[in-house]
Amino acid sequence: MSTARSRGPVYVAGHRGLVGSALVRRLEGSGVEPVVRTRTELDLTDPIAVDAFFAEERPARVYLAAAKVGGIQANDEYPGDFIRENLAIQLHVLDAARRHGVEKLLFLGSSCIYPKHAAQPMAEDALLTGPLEPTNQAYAVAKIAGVEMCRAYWRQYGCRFISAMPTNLYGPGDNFDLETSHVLPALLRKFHEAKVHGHREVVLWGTGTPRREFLHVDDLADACVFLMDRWDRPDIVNVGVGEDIAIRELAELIREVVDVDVSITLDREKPDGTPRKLLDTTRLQELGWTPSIDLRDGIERTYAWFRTHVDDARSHA
Ligand code: GFB
Repeated sequence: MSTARSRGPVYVAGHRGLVGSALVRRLEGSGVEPVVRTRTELDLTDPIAVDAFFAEERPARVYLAAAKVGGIQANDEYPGDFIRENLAIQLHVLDAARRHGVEKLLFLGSSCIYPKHAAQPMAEDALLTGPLEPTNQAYAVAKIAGVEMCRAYWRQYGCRFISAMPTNLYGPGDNFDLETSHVLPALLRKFHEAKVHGHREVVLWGTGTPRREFLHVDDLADACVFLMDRWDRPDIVNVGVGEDIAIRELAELIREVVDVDVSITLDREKPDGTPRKLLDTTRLQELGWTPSIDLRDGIERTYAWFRTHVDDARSHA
């Protein structure tokens, strides 16, 4: 697989996050040293700072992986923060990229942009065909605005801004805070703590019946580099593994990986969210890309990472 060779610097926005850090690993692995800035060095919600950065660095290619993200509870509790921060980051980065002549940009969306009851697996043309899942509607609307801005800029200004829609992600560098994380890191932490502290049970939120598809972030990063090289159309592209799993089964798999003898109970006061979220990845497969990390292997690797970073992993639990 070739690497995103460009006529100037490659900028990864959000390089400290789950996706951005995987992109940096992937690019560095093939000899590309991307330009990065921490949040303190560059506040992407500040249009003047963003403009000055683009004027100075003149990136040729941009991976827009900076976003405010979180699990079902964080989305439900802080919808105002999710919509404001994401809209601001997207608006400023996409517009600076247009004004400073960025050659190509990849925007990261999310599978939650599709309607709550979209036919499964969800193809790209399901976008904007029905009501969204209420727990993450604010975040989804921000991401839909980002997708639409890329398409509108392509149509009006000829900007080559493409969009990838990843399914639920996991991997090293994830957020392990039990209040704000996604399900997979939350369950790794819960089973790990049950093992360490000798607890008898682990509590799952909701009914355990919703189904989700999980993609290792290193696979996503590889797909993003692939799309940057090979995809030259304004149409969005789903990135997933093509298989989903019930949350209850995921918990059983994580219990096996952590190797702990505890029972699993349900907290039905917590929301289930969307009943099922499985992407149709035909478009990406036809281009010749498939994921390479299977779920058990990916969970084992993530658990190994968590154990060595347990003290400094993002968590306040
Ligand atoms: O990963 P998650 O927080 O987000 O939850 P979504 C997935 C499912 O796992 C839900 C259940 O049905 C949760 O109720 N679950 C069970 C748990 N136990 C836990 C737990 O301990 N922690 C968490 N977090 N969940 C998010 C969206 O939706 O997906 C975002 O809110 C984004 O906007 C992201 O799109 C990919 O898959 O439901």
